[in-house]
Amino acid sequence: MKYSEISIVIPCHKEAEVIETNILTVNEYLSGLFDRHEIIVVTDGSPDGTDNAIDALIRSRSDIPLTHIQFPDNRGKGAAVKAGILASRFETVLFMDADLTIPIEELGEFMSALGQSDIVIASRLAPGAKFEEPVPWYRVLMARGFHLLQILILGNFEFSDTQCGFKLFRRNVALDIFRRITIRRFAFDAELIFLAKHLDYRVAILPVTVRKDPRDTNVRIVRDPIDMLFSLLQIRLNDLLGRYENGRQ
Ligand SMILES: Nc1nc2c(ncn2[C@@H]2O[C@H](COP(=O)(O)OP(=O)(O)O)[C@@H](O)[C@H]2O)c(=O)[nH]1
Ligand SMILES: [Mg+2]
Repeated sequence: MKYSEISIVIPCHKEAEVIETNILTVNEYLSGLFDRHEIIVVTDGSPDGTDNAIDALIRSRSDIPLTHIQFPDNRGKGAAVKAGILASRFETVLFMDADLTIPIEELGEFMSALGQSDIVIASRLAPGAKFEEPVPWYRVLMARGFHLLQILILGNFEFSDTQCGFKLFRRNVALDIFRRITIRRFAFDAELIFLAKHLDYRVAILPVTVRKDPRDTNVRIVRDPIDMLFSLLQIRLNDLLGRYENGRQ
């Protein structure tokens, strides 16, 4: 089955080593599944040559529909994804991690699931999820702890893995949600799930296979969990103050 069109948003920080190969893999796969696609890569002052690698690819492969949105200073994954989604043009929109830890081949099943829903999110905790290598204990602890905080602060009992970097939307739904997103760093995923429920969108959860990733994470083990806790409180406060109501239909 071939679908009509998709925009793919890839937030990118310190990905110089893998970004070229991974964009080529994504482009190849999309060409087989869609009539039209675009790939939007968003960087914000990566220190390692990521920007040069992307720009070199744009120059050498003008056949790839690749756009590079570039901010001079680091803003965070949430701000990068938001900028990419607001710039997207096609009727379905996926955002995914640059490291392909969730393989692009998962997209076929996500597209089928979007038939009966508005958003399809990947979960590493849903029955059927598979891991190519064991997850370090502290990351499991962080994930469980973050879900517990979301239960306590946001009443999110339903979605145990909000943080997986592979989420598919109908474009109008993505725009409706991302126009309201305020969190610039990693907790933006929790805000988007909160908003999806708040706006009564249908969210499907699919288990995924998580590939090996030998590289360093961008998540800072002490600073980011603290930042994420404050972000959850910010989401609760935004809701209490009615900041998410703007533009509600
Ligand atoms: N533009 C941008 N992208 C980011 C930032 N932090 C992380 N990313 C991207 O977000 C995705 C997930 O980050 P990663 O380090 O793999 O996190 P992990 O998979 O949770 O360990 C990757 O595509 C990163 O390049 C950031 O500050 N800015
Ligand atoms: Mg990763």
